[in-house]
Amino acid sequence: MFDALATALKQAYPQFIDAPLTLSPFGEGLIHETLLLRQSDNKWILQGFNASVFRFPERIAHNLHLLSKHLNQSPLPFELPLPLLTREGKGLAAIEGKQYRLFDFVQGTTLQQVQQPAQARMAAQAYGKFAAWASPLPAAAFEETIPNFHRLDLRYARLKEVAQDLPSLPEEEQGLLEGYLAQQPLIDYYLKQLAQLPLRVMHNDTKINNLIFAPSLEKVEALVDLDTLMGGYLMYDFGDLVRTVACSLPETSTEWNQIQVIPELVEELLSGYLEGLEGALSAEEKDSLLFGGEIMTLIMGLRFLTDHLEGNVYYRVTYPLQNLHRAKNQLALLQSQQAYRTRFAQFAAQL
Ligand code: GN1
Ligand code: MG
Repeated sequence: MFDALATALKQAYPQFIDAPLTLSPFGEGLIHETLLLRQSDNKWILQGFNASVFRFPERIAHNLHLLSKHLNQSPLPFELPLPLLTREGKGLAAIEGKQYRLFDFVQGTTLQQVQQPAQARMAAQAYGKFAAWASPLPAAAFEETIPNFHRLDLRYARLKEVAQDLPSLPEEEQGLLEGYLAQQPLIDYYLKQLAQLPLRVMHNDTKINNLIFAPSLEKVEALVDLDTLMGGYLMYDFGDLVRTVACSLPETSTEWNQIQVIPELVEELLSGYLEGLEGALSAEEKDSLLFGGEIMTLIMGLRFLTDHLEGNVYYRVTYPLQNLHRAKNQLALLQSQQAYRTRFAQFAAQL
């Protein structure tokens, strides 16, 4: 199987690949299959593209084309690795019924969790800078690569619908479902924001592990995973950072009693994100950042629980209850953030 893949890769990318290859699994992504491809001293990232999640690859190509035009005119202090082109000039190579993409390998370190507050600040500055850099781009010209991806209200409605279609739920699932359904006020807040925030080009998947740091961890070298680059709101990108940086334990942890938000890190993130943005935001946008962490934690939890109830059809799992556990984790993190609302508001007011 591997030999057939290697031969096909050499045919698709003759300008890069010509000698014996090795392949090994790489990273922690939940959607695409990511592999490290080596040929003597050269390295690339080879991705098995998840075409059932990303049903409109031509929209990704369209968005990345707009992005790279902007990048040529206005450079960033870190890389945005784009798919390398096949001999036919395509971003995707079809091999044995699957689609693959090749990327230059960026030497560096990815973190699943920050080790120091300075890293949180650096991550937030990078994503803030990215948002400021993208702000001249017309969001409406970008196509939705996954329709309604961050529509919290629709994700909430979908969970309700899936749960209602099931005859009954075990006690643990039922309790969790009720915990999530009790978040209706946050949905109402979210809908109010949609009516008043400007649509921008956002990254929309700002997990900490989508940044590649220099090996010394003193600088951000690259921002990866650009498939969900499309219209969105600042609160989305800032919120996913809060969710994945300012948490005591990662999204995979099952130590429910120890999952909480780390308020000092939220504050570090907020300061860093505003520094990166350099004032390029409205007063409403600034206010909305305060709820970004809650909104993104809620949406991920809703999606994990829905996927669990649907039988793990979306997210990669390593054991059958993993999506249920992820949903439990995210609800604990969400409730912990809600206990700090006053503190965060007071902190933001003096920035
Ligand atoms: C997925 O592919 P990955 O792991 O970077 C997901 C995000 C979720 C995340 C949860 C296209 O991102 O929305 O935040 O898992 N991406 C898609 O960890 O659904
Ligand atoms: Mg990723």
